[in-house]
Amino acid sequence: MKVFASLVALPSLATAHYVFPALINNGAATTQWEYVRQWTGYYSNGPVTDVSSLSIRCNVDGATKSASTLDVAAGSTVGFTAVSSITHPGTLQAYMAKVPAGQTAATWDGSGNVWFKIFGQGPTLGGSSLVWPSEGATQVSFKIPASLPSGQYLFRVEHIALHSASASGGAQFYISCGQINLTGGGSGTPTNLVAFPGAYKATDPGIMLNIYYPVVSRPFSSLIVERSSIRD
Ligand SMILES: *[C@@H]1O[C@H](CO)[C@@H](O)[C@H](O)[C@H]1NC(C)=O
Ligand SMILES: [Cu+2]
Repeated sequence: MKVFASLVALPSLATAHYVFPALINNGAATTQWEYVRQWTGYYSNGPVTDVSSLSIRCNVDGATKSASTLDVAAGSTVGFTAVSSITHPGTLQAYMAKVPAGQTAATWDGSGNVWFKIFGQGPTLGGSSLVWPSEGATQVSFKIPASLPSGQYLFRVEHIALHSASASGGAQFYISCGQINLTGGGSGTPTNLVAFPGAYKATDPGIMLNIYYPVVSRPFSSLIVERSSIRD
């Protein structure tokens, strides 16, 4: 019987995880899963760990789920709620993908080399350890480039939790995809488009690493996958 006693002491893994269920527009959170695709098993708050799976795009079954589409002004700041909070250290990123002609944000699966990064945030060095600005956050927000053309987009938040990332497959990807209709946009052209899956390898320098020891001495920005962007 003694053997089983230790089970009681195991922490609840679910409470250590988190989910991004709602868009925040004009400073106000919308209803959970109204404009964000409700992926299969969302109530587990669990991460995606296989970067080669379709789930890396919009979480489990998220490519084929559908939500309502929110009108958002180009150049404005749009966020996601983080429930109940981002409890792990890691890299925060946001990507967008323009819905192709003949599709809508509600119908499109986000396939192809279509995703561009609008935000990437690694750690700062605090004393002799890394400090992660998003750790503990209950919401995260991103400026939508003013130069992006008007139209419908998928809007993908990604927090790459790195607390157990020293082995391949150890990084935990917390992902949601929102649906937005961008208004008042410009004529910019996003570059370095990537696909999900495809953008990452399990052994990429910013995905397989030990964030505790030895302390990363080179600029961490070099470890973030900086392949895609649009600049105003
Ligand atoms: C997107 O916004 C434009 C400009 O307000 C509007 O004309 C259009 O109907 C909207 N499209 C969708 C699908 O909401
Ligand atoms: Cu967790």
